[in-house]
Amino acid sequence: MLKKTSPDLDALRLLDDRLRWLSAWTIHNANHLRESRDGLKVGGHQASCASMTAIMAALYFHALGPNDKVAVKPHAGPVLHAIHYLLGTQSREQLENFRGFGGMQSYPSRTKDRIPVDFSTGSVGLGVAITAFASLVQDYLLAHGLMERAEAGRMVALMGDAELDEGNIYECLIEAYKHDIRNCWWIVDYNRQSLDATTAERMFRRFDDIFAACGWRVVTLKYGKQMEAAFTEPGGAELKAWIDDVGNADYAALTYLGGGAWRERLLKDAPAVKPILDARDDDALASLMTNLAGHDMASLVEAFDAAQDDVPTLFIAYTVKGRGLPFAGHKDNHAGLMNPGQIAALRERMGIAEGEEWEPYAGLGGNAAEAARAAVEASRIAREKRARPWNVAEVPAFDPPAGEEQSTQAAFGRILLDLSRAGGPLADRIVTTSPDVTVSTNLGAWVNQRGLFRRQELADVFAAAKIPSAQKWGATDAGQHIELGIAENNLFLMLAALGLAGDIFGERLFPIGTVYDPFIARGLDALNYACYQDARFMLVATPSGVTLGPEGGAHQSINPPLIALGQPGLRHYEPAFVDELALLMEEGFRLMQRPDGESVYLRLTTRTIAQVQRPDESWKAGAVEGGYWLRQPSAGAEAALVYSGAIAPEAIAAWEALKDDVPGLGLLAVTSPDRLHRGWSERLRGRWGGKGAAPSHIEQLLAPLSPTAGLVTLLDGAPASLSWLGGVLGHRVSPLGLDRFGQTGSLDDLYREYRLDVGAIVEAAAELFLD
Ligand SMILES: Cc1ncc(C[n+]2csc(CCOP(=O)(O)OP(=O)(O)O)c2C)c(N)n1
Ligand SMILES: [Mg+2]
Repeated sequence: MLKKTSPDLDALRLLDDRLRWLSAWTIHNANHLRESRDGLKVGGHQASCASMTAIMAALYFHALGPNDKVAVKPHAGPVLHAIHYLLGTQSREQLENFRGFGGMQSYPSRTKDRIPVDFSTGSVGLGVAITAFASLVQDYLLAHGLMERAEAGRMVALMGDAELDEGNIYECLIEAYKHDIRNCWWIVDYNRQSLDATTAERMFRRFDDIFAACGWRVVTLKYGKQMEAAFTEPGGAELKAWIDDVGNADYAALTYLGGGAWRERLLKDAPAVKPILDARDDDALASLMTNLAGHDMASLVEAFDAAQDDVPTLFIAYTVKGRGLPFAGHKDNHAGLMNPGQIAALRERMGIAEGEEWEPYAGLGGNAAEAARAAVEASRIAREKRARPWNVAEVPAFDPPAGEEQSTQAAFGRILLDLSRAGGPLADRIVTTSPDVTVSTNLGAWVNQRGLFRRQELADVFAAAKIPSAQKWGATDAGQHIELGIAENNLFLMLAALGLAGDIFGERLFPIGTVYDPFIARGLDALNYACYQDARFMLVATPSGVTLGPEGGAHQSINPPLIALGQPGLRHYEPAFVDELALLMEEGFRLMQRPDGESVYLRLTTRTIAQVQRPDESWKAGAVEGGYWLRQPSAGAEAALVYSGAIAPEAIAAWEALKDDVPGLGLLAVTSPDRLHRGWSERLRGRWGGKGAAPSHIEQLLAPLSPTAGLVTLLDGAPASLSWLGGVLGHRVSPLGLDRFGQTGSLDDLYREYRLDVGAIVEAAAELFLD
């Protein structure tokens, strides 16, 4: 443990003021001073920043250790940048270009901001929850000997009170409790306001109980030192009772109205507090009534210092939204901006001369400036950390499992099992995770080999009782599978945290998450969030489509290929054969560790199909690129069948049925619709950018066809995933796929009903080609 230094509270208070000023000025500059070329409002959140500057000053310049990581409330982004400006790690130019092209981002961004951002935030709630999963990842690394205890830190989330309404917070709390997480702090900026208005106090009283029930210590920071002193004066008990009782809207409105309004209201509601009122003028009364602990440096420092163990802790810090600004407490202040007159008044109040607005310590006397600077320099977060170069794992060649008839889902399990048995650095760095579908997605054999992960050993009761079971279910701290409850949103947050282990902890892991394909939708924003911050993982979604058969429409997925087509940072592969799967998993593990790489989504199926015989290996390069001709078309061919995934047997059978009638008919295997599309877009972009890029893979694939050729496209999913192929070279398209909800039935029934069978393909071809 690092030795605690006793803080200079006055210096921290000055820094609170600095941060409030610099964040407000940064936003003001972008909105009122920087030239606007399009007349759009730039925006920014001065009130949300002012609400947190004391908390962030106490945290960054006192409480944080060098290994601690923080997710900052999105709308307090400018405060984080101001902190780095004071630390000397952010430039004035970047502050001046807030929300401008290439400038500091509206919300802290790991990938786009130039300051170190530990976790991106923006979609409220997710930035909070990821810190709990990051602390679990840290425990995993510690347990596996990949990190020294001295290198461990605390995972901290700074959150708005309205973020407590996001359901993902509670899903995460439940999972965090099960895994007994530690070294996690969540600090709520309890300003009683959201975006639209003030928040409901009825719920406020329950949050403590919820967190306490999940094993968290709850520290409520409500009354500042001034308030506490006033409570000991005559009338103090009544004042405290009134403060505890007042509704959020009333409190916020009175804050906005100021001293006179406080006096009138208190006299009416609680006449016994009169001595306290009499002893103060309006300004002093307003100052007393808004002296909440979330703005009181002594209270904040005390609370942080008192929580130095590893118990997960929720700090509820009462604050005023827009503290110190003219719209403090106004329910509409969320996006409120000070006008030029108001910011000038604030500048004068802070003693900052015109023209010195960007000076870090402007307006402070020499001694005060020195003290503030010293506090910044002494902060533990300012100290150099040891850079930890990431590990790279060699990816061995994966042998496809043997067998004439196989499903991609079963083969996935088999490939992992083989990898586990072979061992090696890649196998040792893989962490699997699943929201209660471990067994049904074929991860079972891997888990039997590598074990469940729990910090505290968990006995396999069934095994101990000698009850036969195919699945071992004991957990140790050496296990490599993190079992989650059924909350798909948590799966993606877990994958995000695991997939950032290299960036955050300097140790790369290879996370693999399994989920049923339709339930990707359950965690979509978290998936997007994971990709947005460039976490790297392998998502294995299975089973998929109506090919799931008797399970019916509630489980048959339709749109995930379209989701993947539109999701940056995620490459969709949909192999039909297990040799493709082995190759694409191999490629996936390489892609996950390439600096310019991305995450991988494998859409698999339980359908067992006859495997193809390969004359050679020439298909492989194309499969990685997104597609290859399973049957090469002849030059000038008038037609091709194009398929993806589980529906391969129907495509092959239709090709056999048509090949004599349609000379030179091609059969195109698409292993990645989104890779093909992105390659095509990149090519166009290159051409417009004057780069004259080489034809993309899909252009090359389609080049042999006649310009008047037709394509029948098919996959077990939304047909738009492939129908765009007609746009590449102007071919006509007949798209087959799912655009209605599925139902129960045998594959024959379902493929016939949803027009995925050989007959439908032949008919579609006839319509196109014989027209
Ligand atoms: C998922 C999501 N929904 C909506 C928004 C839009 N939004 C931004 S801030 C906000 C309210 C924030 O209130 P709070 O968390 O209390 O923050 P503060 O009062 O400190 O600004 C909303 C609804 C968002 N950023 N993310
Ligand atoms: Mg709020």
